[in-house]
Amino acid sequence: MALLPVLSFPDPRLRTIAKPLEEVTDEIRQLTADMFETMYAAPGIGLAATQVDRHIQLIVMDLSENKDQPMVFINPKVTPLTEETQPYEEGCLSVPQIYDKVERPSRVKIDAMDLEGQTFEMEAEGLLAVCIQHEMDHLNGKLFLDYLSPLKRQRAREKVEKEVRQRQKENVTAKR
Ligand code: K1U
Ligand code: ZN
Repeated sequence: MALLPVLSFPDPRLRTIAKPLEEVTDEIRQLTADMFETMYAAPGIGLAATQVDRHIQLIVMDLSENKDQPMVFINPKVTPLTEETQPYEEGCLSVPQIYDKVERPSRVKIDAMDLEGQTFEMEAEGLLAVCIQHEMDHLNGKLFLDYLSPLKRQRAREKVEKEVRQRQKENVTAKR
């Protein structure tokens, strides 16, 4: 398994639209394992292939406290089941250190395929509904910052760029 580099805002590759997966190969199973390792190490509760510069419709998530309930969504479709929205303070591994409130439909239906190539459908609410919509946005080249004001987005850009510079500096020092 391997830790994968996660793209950071404002990297233009985060704006790429992901393509559907034609088939689940060993290479995709390996990528999925690497994405879980990367997500757990971050730590995070979700990760879209876009964030690791793979532009295919693949999402991993684990919302459990013990990190023992991994979920894989291939070629997912998400349909709102209500016009009611809920606010949630979202974070993003591609936008480190920034959290802000986003309103999204509170109940959704998910249609997707698993690693065995089996299609499944489920209804989601609460954090599962928030997270799958956030990850679907990644596959469509969208970030949670896009829901915020231009001023908040500009502040986020400055903060993330500072954070990324700091992490690079720490990496260089650690390697000496
Ligand atoms: O897609 C991502 O960038 C991952 C993101 C998912 C997400 C979180 C919150 C709301 C919507 C989507 C994260 O995992 S950010 C980190 C995070 O929320 C977290 C980290 C450790 C424990 C619990 C939560
Ligand atoms: Zn994100």
